[in-house]
Amino acid sequence: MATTQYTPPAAKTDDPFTIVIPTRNEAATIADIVTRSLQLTPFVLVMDTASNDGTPALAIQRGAQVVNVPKQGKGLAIRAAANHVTTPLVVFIDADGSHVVEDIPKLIAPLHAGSADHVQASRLIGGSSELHGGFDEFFRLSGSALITALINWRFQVRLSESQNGFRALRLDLLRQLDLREKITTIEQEMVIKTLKVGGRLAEIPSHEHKRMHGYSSIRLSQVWWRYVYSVIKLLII
Ligand SMILES: Nc1nc2c(ncn2[C@@H]2O[C@H](COP(=O)(O)OP(=O)(O)OP(=O)(O)O)[C@@H](O)[C@H]2O)c(=O)[nH]1
Ligand SMILES: [Mg+2]
Repeated sequence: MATTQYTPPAAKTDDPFTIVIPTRNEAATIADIVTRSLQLTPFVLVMDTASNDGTPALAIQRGAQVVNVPKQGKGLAIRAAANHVTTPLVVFIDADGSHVVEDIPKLIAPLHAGSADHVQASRLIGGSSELHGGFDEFFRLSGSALITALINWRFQVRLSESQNGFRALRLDLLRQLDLREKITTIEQEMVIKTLKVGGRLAEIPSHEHKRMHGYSSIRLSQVWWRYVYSVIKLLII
């Protein structure tokens, strides 16, 4: 990866932002999230991969722009979004109702103030209703704590987490990151590459709610090694 240092342009307090919502079969929640997002910005972009439950139609009906992403994988949808966003700032938020749309102004504030280039919502400081309780949650939480500790050690920072899908960053930074991950490992890739190019990464607390309907796309037993491989590759190379 090219590690040309990132030079942020002068921030403006009214820089517009696009809310990007990756979806795969989120018909139960997408309409509500699009409507709440449109209260904050006219730019709402749904990146949909092969939903067969009417998600794209519901999003269009509520006023979002929808882009179809042909291949499966949340990372691919995030990467494709970088070519469709036209505003200087971009917010990523999940479609399953886990994230609080109304926290977006808090997430964007450091970008508007010019004090950060990438801001992540932290459920470790904001609290989570879905990250504890069972063995799956235990392995997720411990795996994610280990990855965050490795990132903190490597870059001498003190992040509370590195896996949340709720984050905001400057579009020029996003494009400079040259993202390669195809699945949800895209979050740690965004964090690590931001730190590699000297981007300023900030955190705000935001509560994570339980997915409201449907099923998680993550099968930890099948993907854990991809997290390990990705973090080792990204931290060493
Ligand atoms: N475009 C696109 N979006 C996806 C894909 N897989 C998941 N998503 C979306 O990415 C977001 C996060 O997916 P989740 O399945 O909730 O993953 P998660 O939040 O890490 O898992 P849980 O904590 O169990 O909810 C949701 O909005 C999904 O609809 C995909 O292949 N393509
Ligand atoms: Mg989720």
